[in-house]
Amino acid sequence: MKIGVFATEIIRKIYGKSLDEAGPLMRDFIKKTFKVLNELKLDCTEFSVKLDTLEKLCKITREVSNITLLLHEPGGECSAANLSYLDSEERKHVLEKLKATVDYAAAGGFTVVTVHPASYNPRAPGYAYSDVHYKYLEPREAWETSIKYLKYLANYASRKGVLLGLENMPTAVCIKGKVLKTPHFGKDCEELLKILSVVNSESLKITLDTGHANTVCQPADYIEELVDRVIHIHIHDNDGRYDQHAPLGTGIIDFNRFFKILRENNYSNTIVVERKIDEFTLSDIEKIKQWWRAPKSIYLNKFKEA
Ligand SMILES: [Mn+2]
Repeated sequence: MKIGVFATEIIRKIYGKSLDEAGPLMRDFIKKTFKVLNELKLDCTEFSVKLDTLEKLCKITREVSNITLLLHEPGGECSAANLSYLDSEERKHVLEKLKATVDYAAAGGFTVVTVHPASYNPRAPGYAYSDVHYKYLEPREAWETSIKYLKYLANYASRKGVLLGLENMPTAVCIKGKVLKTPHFGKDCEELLKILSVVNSESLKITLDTGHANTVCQPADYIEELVDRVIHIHIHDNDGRYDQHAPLGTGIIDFNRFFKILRENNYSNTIVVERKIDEFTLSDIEKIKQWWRAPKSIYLNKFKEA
């Protein structure tokens, strides 16, 4: 298993700004970031940048050889969450942006592009992002339409040699102190697997987000159902109510059991801490290594049982 942190968070920590704001200093920012990743003995990293930044970034990352590169889809208008836009012209525009993302990923040596499942107009109260619901199709049409586009995108990614990791979504978010339901597909494992089965492409796999899964059930129970499809993991913790990106071990996730399942299934892909870089970062990395190795107590208990 390859362990990493977000490169774009390292940049934010060191320079106090995003990679999108690097301007002519981009190459310096990247060089420094890879030096830090090497010093931390990490083997993978993920970038989350705007599309025009990615265009420049991919020319720099293609020179990197010792670290596995992951890419998060550019947010905003470029997100696969918008493949369910009501306006077909806007939808096609989103698809074009996603195709460009795949092109740059291939050029830059990124192995996986994490994409979000489609959003929809819930036409019901209690949902987040109500100011933009009108831009989306209602659930049934949103499903049909986004699946069609995802099939196209997966096929495109396949030709470019890039894998798409469809990320499981949280059931709730907290906005200005209010806990609201989320209007998108792919929250529980049944629905996520359903998307994979109807798209039916070897290039569409899963990016498993532990914090998102924890708003549904214990992430160990979640991953047990689909571990063979997981090509990348976002790891962070929370109290089970909504996405919090908390330090590992400070929430309610049973990581010992989560990593036990990864071990038992010989998980050999990537795992990235999806948190800002702070005083907990080193312990987050250390904890992953411990959980992955399995705590000594497990072996001791087994020894006692024998
Ligand atoms: Mn995530």
